[in-house]
Amino acid sequence: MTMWKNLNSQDATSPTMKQLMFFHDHSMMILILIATSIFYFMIYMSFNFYINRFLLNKQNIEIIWTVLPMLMLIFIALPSIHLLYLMDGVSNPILTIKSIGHQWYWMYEYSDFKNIEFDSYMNKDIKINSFRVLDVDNNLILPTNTHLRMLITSTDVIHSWAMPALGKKIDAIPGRLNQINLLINQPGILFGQCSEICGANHSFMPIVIESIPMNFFIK
Ligand SMILES: [Cu+2]
Repeated sequence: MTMWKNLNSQDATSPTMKQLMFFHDHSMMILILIATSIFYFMIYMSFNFYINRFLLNKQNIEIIWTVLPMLMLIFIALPSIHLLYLMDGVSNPILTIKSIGHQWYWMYEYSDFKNIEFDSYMNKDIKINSFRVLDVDNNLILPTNTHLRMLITSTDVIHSWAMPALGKKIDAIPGRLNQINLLINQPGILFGQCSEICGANHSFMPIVIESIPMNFFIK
């Protein structure tokens, strides 16, 4: 059933995205709890019309409905901040890749490894096994199960480098160098898009990562 699959996020391909999905499910459970209890009280009170006639200056109930939402917010905020902190760290990467946003394509550099740089343009012709407005001519090839660092910047306007399967989205700002850590769990092809309205062809600068095992990558 592809319809139900499309309602959820893409499959997680990094530990970060896996944790983000756990956190999403956790907050959805709290949300369902709140929604059902509020719905229950609404129905209950609409059938008992004068239930709150004497509900004036009741300190206890006021304390409860102040403290309870506070606790719920803490249960959401703590794991959220924890995750944010974990996502920010860069742990001794083996490789640094530079990603530069242009109007309207991405440019990549493997500056400390082989001194390779290349442009990554969208494929305009639709072939039988290609994805429309998602395929590019030169994929970004990265090794799996390795800590990577990506430095992101732009030459013209603000772009945003986003890869949903990895749980990453970071702005490419001219004159600034943003840093992000990547860890890809498995070999495969991952699709992303520029996520900052950057001009006329904003929709046509996709990102494709081709992740391959480390021993293939070195060759
Ligand atoms: Cu852009």
